[in-house]
Formats: sequence, C-alpha cells, structure tokens
Amino acid sequence: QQPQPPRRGAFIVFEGIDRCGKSTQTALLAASLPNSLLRRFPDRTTKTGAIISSYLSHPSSSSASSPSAAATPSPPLPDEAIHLLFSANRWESAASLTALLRAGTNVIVDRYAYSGAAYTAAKGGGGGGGGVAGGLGLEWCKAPDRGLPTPDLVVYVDVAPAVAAARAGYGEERYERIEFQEKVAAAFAELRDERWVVVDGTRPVEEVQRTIEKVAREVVAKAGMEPLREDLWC
Ligand code: 2DT
Ligand code: MG
Repeated sequence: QQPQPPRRGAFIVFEGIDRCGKSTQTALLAASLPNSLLRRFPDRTTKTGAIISSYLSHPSSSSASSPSAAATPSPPLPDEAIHLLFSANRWESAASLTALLRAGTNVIVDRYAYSGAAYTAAKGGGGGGGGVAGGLGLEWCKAPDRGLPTPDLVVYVDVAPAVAAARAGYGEERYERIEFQEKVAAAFAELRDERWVVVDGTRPVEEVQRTIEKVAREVVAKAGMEPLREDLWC
C-alpha cells in the first residue's frame, strides 16, 4: 500500500489590540495542540523585522515629525513605507508557512495581515474606511497582503482598550495609547469575516484557553480535508 501524503495542517491566526493576551494564549495553544508551531508577526529576526523593531521601539506617535527627528541620521519612515515593510515581513515567511502547512504542521501565528490593515487604517483617521479613500484607507491597507496564505481560523481576543491599558508593561512601544487602540479595535471590527471567532479576553486565562483549544481542534480536524488557500482578501 502506498503511503498517504500527510493531512495538511491548520493555519490559526490570533489578533487583537496590544496587551489583549494574545501572546499568552498563542503559547498555551501551541503547547496543547499536537504537531503545532508558533510564529509571530512582525518577525523581528529578519532584515525587514529589524527595521520594524526599531520603528516600534521609538516612543513617538505615528507622526513623521517628532522633535528628535532632526538628531537621528535618517528621517522617520512615512506611514505608507512602514505599512509596506510589515507586509513584506509577512511575504518573506509566506513560502515557509505554506511548506509547513502542507507537511502537516499546524501553524499558529501571533498577529497577521489583520493587524497590518487595522493598525495602519487607525492612523488614517478612521475605524474602517473613515472617509479616507486613498492612502491609509482600509482597502489601501489590505492591498499589499492580498494573496497571502488564508487562515483557517482567526481568534480575536477581545479586551476593551481601557482594560488592556491597565495591564503590565503598557505604553512601552509605539501605538500603546488608549485613543489609538480604540481606532485599531474599530478597524478590526470592519475586518471580521466568517473565519473569525471572538473570545472574551477578560475571562480567566485557563477559561479562555479551553474555549480556544476546543475551536482550534475542530478547525484542525476540518482543515485536513480542505485545500490550503493562498487567496487572502482576493
Ligand atoms: P507586537 O506587540 O505583537 O510585537 O506587535 N503591527 C503589527 C502593525 O502595525 N502592523 C502589522 O502588520 C503587524 C503584524 C501591532 C508590535 C506592534 O506592531 C503593530 C503592534
Ligand atoms: Mg505590543
């Protein structure tokens, strides 16, 4: 008898605002789900990731005119440019993600293209389109990620910005301000699709974990019978 090719793995994405508990929950799921691997975006270990990491550690707002700009050797990156770098950072990993999935590994990622679109759109003055038709509008923000591997499940860890802000370490990186996070949350809401499951991130960690694990196991069972899609937002 011929050996069967492996069932493909499931592609599970976690999304949410800063300090919603995604990192805790992705780690717990990776530890409990057999044959799984955890990745995160931005992947700060690559060349684009190094630029992104330096951008994020800069404490200023999204404005390109911080007072310290004159003292730095290169001008701050425009919102459009950093957006494209975040997308490039995902495209760098796309082939390795699909290879893992095809080989039967369940791939769990902490943030993906939804964060990419939501965080940049939040700079464009709107939750969603916010009346911005061109640069930084939601459609513009989604465009560079079109055609990436499509998740089988998006777990949205839902926590109100005011609750997240009270958690440890808040405010260390760019974007960690309540007013901005409100806009990010509104943009996420516009990106919701049929693959999303919203979990209440204010429940106890173990309870959230059990809820997510149950959904994830169902998705893993189904994903093995469906082709892998590389048509995000197409
Ligand atoms: P972490 O706090 O999860 O390390 O994320 N971000 C993330 C974007 O603006 N665009 C993207 O495409 C991604 C993946 C969200 C660091 C910050 O980077 C933001 C928070
Ligand atoms: Mg963060």
